[in-house]
Amino acid sequence: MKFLDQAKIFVKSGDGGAGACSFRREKHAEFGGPDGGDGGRGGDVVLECVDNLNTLIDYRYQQHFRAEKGNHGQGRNKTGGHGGDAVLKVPVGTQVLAEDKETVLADLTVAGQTVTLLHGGDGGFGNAHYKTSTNQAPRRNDDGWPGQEGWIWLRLKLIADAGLVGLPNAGKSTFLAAVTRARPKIADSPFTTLHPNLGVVYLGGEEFILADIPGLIEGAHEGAGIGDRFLGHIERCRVLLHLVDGTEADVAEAYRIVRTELIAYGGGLDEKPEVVALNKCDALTPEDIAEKLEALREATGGEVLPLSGVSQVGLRDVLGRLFGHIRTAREAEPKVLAASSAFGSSKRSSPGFNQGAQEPSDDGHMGANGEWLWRDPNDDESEDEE
Ligand SMILES: Nc1nc2c(ncn2[C@@H]2O[C@H](COP(=O)(O)OP(=O)(O)OP(=O)(O)O)[C@@H](O)[C@H]2O)c(=O)[nH]1
Ligand SMILES: [Mg+2]
Repeated sequence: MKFLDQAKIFVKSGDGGAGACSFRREKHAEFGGPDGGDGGRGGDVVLECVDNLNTLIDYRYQQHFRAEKGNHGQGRNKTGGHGGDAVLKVPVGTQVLAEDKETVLADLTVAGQTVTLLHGGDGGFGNAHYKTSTNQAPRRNDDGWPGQEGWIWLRLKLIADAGLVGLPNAGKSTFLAAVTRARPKIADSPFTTLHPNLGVVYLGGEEFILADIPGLIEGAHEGAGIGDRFLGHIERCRVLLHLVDGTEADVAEAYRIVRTELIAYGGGLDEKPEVVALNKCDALTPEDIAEKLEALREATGGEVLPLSGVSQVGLRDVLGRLFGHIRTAREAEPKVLAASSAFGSSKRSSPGFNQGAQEPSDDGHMGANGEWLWRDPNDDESEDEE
């Protein structure tokens, strides 16, 4: 079973309570005057971001959420009580979209964050409110203001910590498969990957999420190849892993093509920390490796790591480097929870590299619209059956 992690729900804030029309009537108190209190405010519709939820599955079963109405005002100047809020708990990474599915109303990225989506209607005034020097006995009392209502979409957009970029065939999916439980399609042809894949990397008792996206080619920002439409998935990554296929004749040029596309795309992608690795080193001679590493170092102006996804050499160094950047970013914004915590498994007793193999299935991939497709652990068919 696969399901899209999005849900359409109806929300309504509470109507305000009506104001009261009442006069003070007591023995010995002549001309008691108006004492009708105002109505109470209706409840709000509030979204609360929590870190112990993984999915939006709850919103499959309940789709209507209404805040309470405000209470009516009463005599003796008693104001009606506020209606209770409808508080909707959503996982970290939830986006709230209007019914058109495009307008983003709210983006919940931090546990504890709350957003008041709809305000409750105000209570109506009681007649005491209308007392003036010329009108000592007003009989006017107002109805409460109606609450607001509408349909909204909740969409869970997981934030990957690290994103893989490179030309088609650079070995991105192979790398993802080597370091996570994800099993993306791998083939010796460009554009094997047609939608982003995610996997969880377990490293030294900690974990982070790695996203594999389709390859970029020259002109991707103008729509060439699959274009740049998947780059949005890595906009919020903390670090990029740029894989360069070592069997390319001109590795520096391969690197530059992808950099050019990242810069053209914008969105801050070109400013992200980048780890560059020369992949497929198993297919190169030591002289080739040295020469190509040097060419890449010159092109990148920084360190370049040798790697082979197929023979699983150099993975640890690359992951360590990625995790260094992720850790720095996490420390800088400790309140922002990594998407990995959305998997609900923050502690792992068995530290070590790639120890996740015994863990329950937590891989899946994102669909074209950023929705999260889960894979059922009992469903053994490989993906990309489309
Ligand atoms: N020799 C060698 N071949 C590799 C290595 N990594 C990947 N390949 C091969 O390169 C080809 C492309 O690998 P993929 O992992 O599908 O490449 P990709 O970057 O995901 O490609 P797209 O999804 O099309 O962008 C496959 O035939 C892999 O077997 C490696 O480390 N060494
Ligand atoms: Mg691929």
